[in-house]
Amino acid sequence: MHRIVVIGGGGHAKVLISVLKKVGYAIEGYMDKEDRGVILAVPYLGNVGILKDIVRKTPALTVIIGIGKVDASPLRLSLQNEIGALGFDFPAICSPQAIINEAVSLGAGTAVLDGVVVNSGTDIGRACILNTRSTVEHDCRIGENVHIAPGVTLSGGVTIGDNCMVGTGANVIQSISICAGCLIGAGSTVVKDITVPGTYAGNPAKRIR
Ligand code: JB3
Repeated sequence: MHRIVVIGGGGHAKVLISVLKKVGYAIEGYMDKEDRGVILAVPYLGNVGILKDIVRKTPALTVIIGIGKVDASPLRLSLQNEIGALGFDFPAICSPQAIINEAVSLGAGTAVLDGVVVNSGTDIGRACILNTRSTVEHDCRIGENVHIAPGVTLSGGVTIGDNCMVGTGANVIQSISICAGCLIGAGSTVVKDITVPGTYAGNPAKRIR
C-alpha cells in the first residue's frame, strides 16, 4: 500500500482524503500552518518544515498538495517544487469514480476527483485539480497548477495556460485558448481566445479586472 502525506487541512484536503482512501492510499497525516485536529481520521503531523526529518525516516513516502486554489496564484506549484526538491514524489491521483479515456496524460501531483470525465488525447500538467464532476473533452492541453472547478465543461481542443482557475460551472467552447494567469468567473462562457492575463466573467466572458 502506498503511503502519502497531504499538505493542507482545509476543505480541499478533506475531499482529497476521501478520494485517496478510495484509491487505497495509506494516509500518514496532513501538514498545515495550523493544527486543525483530526480530519476524517487523518492526524495532524505539523508544518512542512518537518518534512526534511520525515524523508530520512520514510524515503518511500509520497506527497500531494491538498491546498485548493480559488485564484491565479502559483502557490500550489511552488510548494510542490519546494517539497519535491527534498526528494518526495508527487503521484497523480485519480478517483475510481472518474472516467479517463485513452491517450490521456496526468502530470505529477494532479488530482482528478469524483465524477470527472477526461476524454481521449488530453494532456494535463502538474499540480492541477480537476474538481468534482468537471469535464475536460478530447485533445485539450491544460498547463500546470490549473484548477478546473466543479461542474466546468471544457469542449474539445481547449488550451488552458499555467496557474489559471476556471470557476464553478463555467463553459469553454471548442478550440479556445486561454493564456496563463487567468481567472474565469463561475458560470461564465468563454467563446473567444483570451491572450491577456486577468479576470474574465459573463456570457460571453469579458475582462472585468
Ligand atoms: O470549491 C471547492 C470544491 N473547493 C475549494 C478549493 C478548491 O479551494 C474550497 O471550497 C476552498 O475554497 C479552497 O479549499 P482550501 O484551499 O482547502 O481552503 P481552506 O479551507 O481555506 O484551507 C486551506 C488550508 O491550507 C488552511 O488550513 C491553511 O492553513 C493551509 N495553508 C495555506 N497556505 C497552508 C499554506 N498550509 C501550509 N502547510 N503551507 C502553506 O503555505
